[in-house]
Amino acid sequence: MTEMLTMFKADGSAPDFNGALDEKALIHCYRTMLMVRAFDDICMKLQRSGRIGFSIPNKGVEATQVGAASALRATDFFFPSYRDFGMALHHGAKPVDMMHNMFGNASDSARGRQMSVHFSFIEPLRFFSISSPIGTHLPHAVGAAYAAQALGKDDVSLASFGDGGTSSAGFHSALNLAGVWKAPVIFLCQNNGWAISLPASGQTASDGYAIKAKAYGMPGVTVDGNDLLAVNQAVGDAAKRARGGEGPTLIEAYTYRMGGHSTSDDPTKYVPAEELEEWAKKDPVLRMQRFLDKSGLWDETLEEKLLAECADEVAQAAKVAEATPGPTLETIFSDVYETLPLHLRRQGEQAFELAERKGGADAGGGAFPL
Ligand SMILES: Cc1ncc(C[n+]2csc(CCOP(=O)(O)OP(=O)(O)O)c2C)c(N)n1
Ligand SMILES: [Mg+2]
Repeated sequence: MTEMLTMFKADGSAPDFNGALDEKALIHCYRTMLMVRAFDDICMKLQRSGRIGFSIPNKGVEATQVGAASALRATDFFFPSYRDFGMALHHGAKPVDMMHNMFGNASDSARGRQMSVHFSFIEPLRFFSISSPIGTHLPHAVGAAYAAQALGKDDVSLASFGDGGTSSAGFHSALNLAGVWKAPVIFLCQNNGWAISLPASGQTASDGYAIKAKAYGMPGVTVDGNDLLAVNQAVGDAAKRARGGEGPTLIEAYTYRMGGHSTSDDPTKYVPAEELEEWAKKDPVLRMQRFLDKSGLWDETLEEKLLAECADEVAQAAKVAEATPGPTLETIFSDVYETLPLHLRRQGEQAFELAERKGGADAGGGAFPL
């Protein structure tokens, strides 16, 4: 593994921090991490009580998500993985809008057509719809970056993916093209130890993931993914290079998935308990809290206030989303064509007529088989 960039010292200090985040920004980052945990927590409860079909836990990787987002503009292009709640939240996505997606209701930006956890936010964000097939969004990120470059804009594109994503064809195509075109992209590989039940050690024979950058003619950087300041700096440096016309960077954030792959997974079947215990000591939220405390920015009162705010906001979001009706049958035919072609209009009319005769079309039971 290439040398790992870390900012936090064991005592919580960060003497080498470049000061890119001021006090307000640091607290915002910490609050966003707590919000990710609160959102995770309520989604697990909603799934276990059969009210939503599926969710993806983020525990353990919050510093990578939020640290990366904090180094970018809200108007940069985000091509996220499904384990990136924090990036959207950091730049102003509302828990209630995320919750509409979890329920796949009429207010979901995808109108229930995507799986839950597959958020998309446009205006003011450019947070592209999360793609389930691993690695397919990486070439899209390069395309958006190339377009920005061709239009003379200084937007950068962030492609976020897991250690498992590096085994996809999209990884090779994207890094190869980005290298050749010097496209303003940041490839953020979140090495969280696992790809469902496959350990990172079974994913590649190379010495880590950052080293793969060399083959594509770009710098490869390894960063402590549980250290928000280090991630902020690594992504900030890569963004500066990209905006300056120097091309892409591959960042490997070394982190750990402290929960299951999804709500359909039981990690106790394959994750060694000692491994989890070791990583729990490096919990990114606790390390950030220690830093804020050491810097005189944190106390118990603040903690209680933030925890209560986050818990209230996600509980309220769940209430609103659950009470929002599902998408109407008519939306099957919307959002694709400006003017619906005749054959689809006819199909629609038949479907609506049938639904009326049969007394409506119900959504499925919400069960997801993964
Ligand atoms: C092309 C493709 N192959 C397989 C899958 C099934 N699958 C879903 S998530 C996943 C693991 C991905 O692991 P990683 O990239 O490390 O991301 P993480 O879940 O650890 O964040 C796999 C194999 C898929 N969605 N797409
Ligand atoms: Mg992984």
